Amino acid sequence: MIISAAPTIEAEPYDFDFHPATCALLIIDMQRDFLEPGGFGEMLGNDVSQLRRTIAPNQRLLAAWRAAGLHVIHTREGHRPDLACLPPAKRIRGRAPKTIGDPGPMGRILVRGQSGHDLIPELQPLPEEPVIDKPGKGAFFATDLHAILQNRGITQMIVTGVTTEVCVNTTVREANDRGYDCLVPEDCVGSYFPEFHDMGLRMIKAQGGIFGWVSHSDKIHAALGRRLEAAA
Ligand code: TIU
Repeated sequence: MIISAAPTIEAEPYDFDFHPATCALLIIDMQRDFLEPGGFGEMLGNDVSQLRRTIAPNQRLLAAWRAAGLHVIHTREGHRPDLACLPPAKRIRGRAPKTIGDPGPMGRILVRGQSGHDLIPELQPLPEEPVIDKPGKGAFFATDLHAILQNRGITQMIVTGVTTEVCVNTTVREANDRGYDCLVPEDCVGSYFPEFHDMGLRMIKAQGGIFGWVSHSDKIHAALGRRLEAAA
């Protein structure tokens, strides 16, 4: 089957020149500790429903991406059980009664191997999809993500997940500085704070797309559909 030239994805500040074969879907930190009631996010006083609205659009996009045979990468924020990769400043930040590494309702908070650290059941990875364990907010810091992308010839990413202004924004900025084009579908990212979500998206697309593009998953599905039609 001959795959056609790049379809575009309608986006802001202008259309995204989509190259599916070298475009990865990067799903950031869709973990139980951030999204499920009783997890770390809720323990910090946050409203997890703001994040849970992103589950269904992410499931739909992931299914379409897999059906098209394209690259998928997942990330998880967390730390080694011995906490050797946890900066003391991150551990004490927030001055909450419980913090990273302490026992929580779903095991030790944000510790690798604990059930709260797992990806949510709705978005489980397939064996061939890399899962990047990251100690920071950005997915490039102290991980092998850049090497994996380079080895696979990936030049662009659709970045989804949580939260819009923290791990998604930090990762998009890191990716942009390394030369990747990133598009963020607004319905597939979420924040505990709607105003930060809005501003987080506006920051990405401002100034002619200073960090990347913003769109909606419907536009990505449309572009994938046009790609199939052209290949038929
Ligand atoms: N994944 C991610 O965004 N980690 C956070 O700690 N986010 C908050 O918004 N707290």
